[in-house]
Amino acid sequence: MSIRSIITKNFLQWLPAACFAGFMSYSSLSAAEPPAPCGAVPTEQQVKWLRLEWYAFVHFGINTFTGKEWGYGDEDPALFNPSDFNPESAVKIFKKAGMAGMIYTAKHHDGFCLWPTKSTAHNIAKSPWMKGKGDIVRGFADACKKEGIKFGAYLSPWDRNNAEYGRPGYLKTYEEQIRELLTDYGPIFEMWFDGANGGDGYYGGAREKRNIGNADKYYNFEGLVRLIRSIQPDCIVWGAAQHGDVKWGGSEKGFVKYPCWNVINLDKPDEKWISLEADTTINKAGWFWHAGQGSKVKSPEQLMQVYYDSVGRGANLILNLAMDGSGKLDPADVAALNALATMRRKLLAQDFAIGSEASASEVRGEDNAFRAANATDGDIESYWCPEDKTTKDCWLEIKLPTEVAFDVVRLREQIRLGQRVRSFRLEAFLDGNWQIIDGEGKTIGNQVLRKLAKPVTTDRVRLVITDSRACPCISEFSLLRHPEPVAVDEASFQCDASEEIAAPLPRDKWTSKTTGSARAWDGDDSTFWQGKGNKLTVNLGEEVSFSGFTYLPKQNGNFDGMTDRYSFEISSDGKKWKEIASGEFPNIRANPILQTVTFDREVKARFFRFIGASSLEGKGASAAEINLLK
Ligand code: FUL
Repeated sequence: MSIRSIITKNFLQWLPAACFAGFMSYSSLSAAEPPAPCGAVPTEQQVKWLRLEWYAFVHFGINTFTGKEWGYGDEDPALFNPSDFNPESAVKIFKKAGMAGMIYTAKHHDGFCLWPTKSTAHNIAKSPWMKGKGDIVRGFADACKKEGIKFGAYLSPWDRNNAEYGRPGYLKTYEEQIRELLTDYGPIFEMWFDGANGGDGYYGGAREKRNIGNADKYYNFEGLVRLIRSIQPDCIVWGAAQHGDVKWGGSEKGFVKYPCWNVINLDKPDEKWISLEADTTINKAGWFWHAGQGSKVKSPEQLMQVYYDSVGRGANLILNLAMDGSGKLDPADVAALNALATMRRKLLAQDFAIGSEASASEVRGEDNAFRAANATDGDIESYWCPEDKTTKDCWLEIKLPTEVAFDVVRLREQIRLGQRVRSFRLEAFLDGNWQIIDGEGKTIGNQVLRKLAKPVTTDRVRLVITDSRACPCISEFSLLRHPEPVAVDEASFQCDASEEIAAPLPRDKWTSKTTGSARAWDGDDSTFWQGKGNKLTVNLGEEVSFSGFTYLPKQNGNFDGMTDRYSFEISSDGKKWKEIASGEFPNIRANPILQTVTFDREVKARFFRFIGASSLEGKGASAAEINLLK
């Protein structure tokens, strides 16, 4: 059997039956063979997963009741007591927004399990909520089932509560937790293994730092993935040191880099298909709910940009909406989600190219199975494809019945045959000439949304493939219109005055002998102070009363010197100091947002000292902005 026929045979085996039938009926005209797959190809599960596009993340647990982003692991389970947990209303909101599902933080780094697990005593059965008979995982799983959207689970490998964490003993517990979630709650579409690992924690009372060295080795991710596949073969595994199906998009701002390849080890013999997922929060307050977060919600336009920079680059988007202490979503977040959903729906509502005439520089074997019009038939499986040898300078043209104005072009590759296209450009026939309307196209993959600088009005558009790893296989060429901004329905929510965060104080009298420190109060987030040491001492110019402070980490993308453990001291003479707060700024590396520290009382001082008790990469402490709060 030739290599080609082996590939073709394998290809036909994994192609779904419906798609296969489609090929056969077209192929019968002159029966050119489909191209061989190029590089790594996705599994059927990965293909289906990519078509989900976006879904919700829900952070809700013990941190909701402490205001923290990372619990230490010593929190009293009695703290968890939502007054009105309502999973159905949340799930209905996600469904109405067009989200494909949701992923719930069944256990965060604090180790508190939100289902009555047998694996550890640190779980919801110890909480007064529903007299210890509650199960948040069940609540969400059942609501998703009822509403017909998918349910997934986040299970933090790092467990700051468990006495055995960092030792072999913990691994059995963790395995047990995975087993329970996958066995007792119906289909789990995605298991999320967070990458944050090791460090300070309670660890059964030891209160120490535990490092696990190589996470892949310690957790035996390969074995865990095998376990997951044995219980739920269709479950997509996120993270797990790339033994799974999907990896982190690389930031918590909801974008992936472009060009975006859904493979690792590109062009190497061990190339492997791993898709990307971009994660972010709907507001700038953090992953868990925080008082006053309503004022920090992202605008619909900002969220739409997140959509372009994630889904529109070939990844999936997981968008976080935290639940508050009552057990409901924040109305400000919901209003923003609804506005985003409306914009997304409008964007996708009309594809001007559907059903239009299409032609191409060449069609594989002149076979209708690979004709140009496959890219405008609205069928995601059929595709246009030239001969094997054609890997550059080939084109696909759409001829519209009348001129239309569009400013977004969506392209898709038939990813079952691998991700192929390396670069392309878009042209429109304007004033009697072909003119480039986008000369920067790189990868396509599952889909790319190219937003043009301004709307183009024409009846002829061309996609020119300038470089492809193998002959391109284009399954969709769509012309869309970016929607007008949608206003957030502010009438649907009001910020509770008691939730308002304290106001920042004026900083015009501040002086300091610490070199460069004034950049930490120049009102410009893009500049920053970074010391050789770890202290920033400020003379306030007069005695000031305040009750907290904010710390904005460097915003330039370099995390060296971002402070992750702080101490805050005050003085009346600049000589004798008193510590009034200390603690951690959790998750600052991945999510460098504004950190707010509120003291338990108001203090008076003429001097303050911000001390980076620990800063990332062991560098001197730094700050983009520091403010005092009243
Ligand atoms: C991070 C965690 O450390 C955050 O707390 C959050 O859960 C986010 C989704 O992942 O790595």
